[in-house]
Amino acid sequence: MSVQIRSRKKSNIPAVEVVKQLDSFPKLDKDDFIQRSPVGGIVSIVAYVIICSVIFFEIRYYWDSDVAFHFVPDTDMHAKLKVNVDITVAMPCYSIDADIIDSTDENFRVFGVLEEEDAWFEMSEKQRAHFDDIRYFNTYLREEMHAVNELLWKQAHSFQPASVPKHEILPSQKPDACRIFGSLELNKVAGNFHVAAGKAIPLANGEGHVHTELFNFGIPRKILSHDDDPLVAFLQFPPIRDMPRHNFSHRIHHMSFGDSSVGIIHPLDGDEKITQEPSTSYQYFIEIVPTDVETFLTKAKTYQYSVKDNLRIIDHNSGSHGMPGIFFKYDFSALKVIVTQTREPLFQFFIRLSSTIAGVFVTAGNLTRLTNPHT
Ligand SMILES: *[C@@H]1O[C@H](CO)[C@@H](O)[C@H](O)[C@H]1NC(C)=O
Ligand SMILES: CC(=O)N[C@H]1CO[C@H](CO)[C@@H](O)[C@@H]1O
Repeated sequence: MSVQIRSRKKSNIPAVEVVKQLDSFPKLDKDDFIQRSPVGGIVSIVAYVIICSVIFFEIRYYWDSDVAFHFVPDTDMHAKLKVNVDITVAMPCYSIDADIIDSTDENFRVFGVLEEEDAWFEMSEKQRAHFDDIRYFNTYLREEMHAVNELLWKQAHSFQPASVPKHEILPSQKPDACRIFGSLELNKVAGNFHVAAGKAIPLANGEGHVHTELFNFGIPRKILSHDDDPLVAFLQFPPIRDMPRHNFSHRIHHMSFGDSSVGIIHPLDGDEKITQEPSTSYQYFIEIVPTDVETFLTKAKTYQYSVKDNLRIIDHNSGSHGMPGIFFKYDFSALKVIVTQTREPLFQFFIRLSSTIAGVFVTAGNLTRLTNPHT
């Protein structure tokens, strides 16, 4: 590094002399100067390269913010939120129904109605590819790349899987499955969203409902509404022995809570369960965690969830009682997560950068001095 050589001249004015005493830069005698050397030159070049890369990486590091999580008690008890579902069950639509009971015991129709669409459980090649993509991606995120989530938040990336592609060629056999999709409005209390056999009819007192299997109820509402004359409908109605066997094999294309938001991964998307047992009860235990995302790019109030699942074969002889179906039991976490994106203050960044650069300078100076032993 270059060293300035100054000579000290005596000044006649006393005030100037006092100021000179305050000069803290090192003075060198004329014969004590350091010669520029090739080694010194190389050290300088290396030092400049290091300094430039330090500046570069520091700026990049500064730019690349952190994601911080805070947990606070959730006080917003009266909020409503949407549950968005899109599932296919291996039973025809007229034989199943989906609805919700929650701990407010409200009439289940207040939550809204999901759409039902006749479908085929067997997927076409294109549908299979689409479904497998979602499943593969979700498994990957869940099991291998937890840190990806941060990236998703920072980049404000949203996962709203594209809707299921339609069959290009409709299968020749009758629809054997039912796609249930849409959104329902939930209260923020624990509840149970389920798909079970039969059609749900509200109980007379307005609290809750029962699922009636067709043979208990007679004529399903669906068919009634399709035909003006109930008797005709009844006569056209397939005999009970032709009723489909229970088959709660299902595929979850999408399941999420709240409005769609960036960076949220929906763990149930791409879930597929096939059973050979007619009396299977699938249970999903879902814990919904209210999440506020405040990144540089977006601000959103949304919900994440974690899920555990369980499968039970209903067999009354062996004491495993219950009702076959698909049950999503959800509850809310008492803690809310606040995800914020943070960046070091600019001022602090400059201080750190300056001290790093100064450190490199001093070290390089020392190195030069070491390699010039005659000074
Ligand atoms: C349910 O449907 C799936 C797919 O079509 C099939 O593999 C399975 O064997 C069926 N299960 C029962 C109990 O019929
Ligand atoms: C190890 C070493 O020589 N350190 C010196 C580097 O240079 C500064 C300032 O010139 C000295 O204060 C250190 O002692």
